[in-house]
Parts: sequence; structure tokens; C-alpha cells
Amino acid sequence: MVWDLEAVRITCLPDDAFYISDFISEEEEQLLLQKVSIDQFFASNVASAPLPRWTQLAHRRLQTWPSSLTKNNTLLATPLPAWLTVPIIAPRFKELGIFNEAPHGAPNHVLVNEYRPGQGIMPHEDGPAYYPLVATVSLGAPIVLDLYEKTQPESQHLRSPNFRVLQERRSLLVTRGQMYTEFRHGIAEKQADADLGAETVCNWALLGEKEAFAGGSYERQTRTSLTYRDVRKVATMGHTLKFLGGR
Ligand SMILES: O=C(O)CCC(=O)C(=O)O
Repeated sequence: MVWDLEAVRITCLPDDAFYISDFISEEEEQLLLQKVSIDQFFASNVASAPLPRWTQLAHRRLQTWPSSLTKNNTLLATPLPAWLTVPIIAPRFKELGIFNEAPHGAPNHVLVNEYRPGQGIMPHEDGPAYYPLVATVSLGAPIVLDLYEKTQPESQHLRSPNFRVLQERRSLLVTRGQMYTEFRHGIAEKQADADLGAETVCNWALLGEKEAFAGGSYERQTRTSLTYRDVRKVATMGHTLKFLGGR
């Protein structure tokens, strides 16, 4: 499939944001959801890889692939597992060319976040450890992402966001440049997302199944996200040994 990035630009957002509904198939979605859970079971048998497991946080749970960053925001060089690479990075991100200008030409880090109904993530920014581009694949259920201009005081976060993006299951959301550096993003801790429509959801025109949201709200179900990023600093094997105390 060939995508025209300009055709999927979210035009009411500052540069740059793109939304592709039906980015992956239902079969690919099921496989990814299985891998997210099955790999926990097999992780302890994979000697060559770090052992990512769910980290239970207060309001969601998290996996970090291939591993967490060190204290000085460095990634210890380890390839991403194949199930996170094919078909999302290769061929799809490559075809889109979204990471072409990133330091490593491709993402090297993925966070897997799982939100049950009522769970979310506080408004935050992802910071300078990463090249300013996030590519998010949504699995399982839709969820609304809230965007807040950084010039807005943090106390405003409890009120209304500047923009809202509705992320359908199997969709891709790409935010980069100013959207990365000038905005915080978060997901409200709600049982339902309401007040949905062309006036309130900035990617409304790009949704794959608008009719599913025609009633203006939906009850949340468990939603999992894969957020792909390029960590700027990567320690190669020689440096890795130093980190581990070798020579
Ligand atoms: O789940 C999402 O769509 C957002 C995740 C997020 O904000 C993050 O990983 O920093």
C-alpha cells in the first residue's frame, strides 16, 4: 500500500501531525496483542535479550523495548524484536519515510502502554532523549489523546485541552517537530470519551469509522499503544561493557 503523507495531515494542528486509519490489518493487530502478552511468558527463556515485563504503574502498565534508557538517556544497543519491526517499521514506516531524517533512520525504541477503562497518562512531554517524532500504533480499542500547549500553565491541564485526537484501533498517529516540542500530551482517566464530533476532534475528517462515534461518545475498553521513537544516544557493545563494569 502506498500512502501519501500530505493526504493524511491533521490540518488543524500545528506542524506536524498525521493520522492513518486502518494502518494495520485486524490479523496484524491480533498478532501484536498476542505478542505483547505471550512474550512475557517466554521472556525468561530468551537469553540474548533483556527481559521486558509489564511494569505496573499507578494508572496503566508499561513494557519498554528493547530496554529502559540509562540515567544519561542512553540506549544500550540491542535490536528491537522482529514482532515490533515487521510489518510496522519494515516496510510501512520505510514506505512512509517518516524516520528518514532521524539520527538512525528508523526507530530503535518502543514503549507498550496498556490502559484499562478509567486509566490514562498525565500530560507530559517526551523530552530531548528522543529525536522529535513519535509514531503511535493503537491496538484493541479507541482512545482520545489530549494536547496542551506548553505555554499553558500545568494547572490548566485539569480543564480543557487545546486539541483532541481520536485514535482508532489499528490506526497510526505521527507527531513531530513543533507538535513534539511545543505541546504536552496526555490521556484523561475516564470510563468514556464524550463530546466527540467534527468541532471537537481535530482528526475527525480522517477517521476510518466515523459512524461508530456518531452518537458523540463511547465507553472505553482496554487499549494498548505501541509508541515508536528514535533514541539519540546509543551505546555500542564496547561502551555497553563499560556500563556493565567490563573493559
Ligand atoms: O498511549 C499513548 O498513545 C500515549 C503514550 C505516551 O504518552 C507516551 O508513551 O509518552
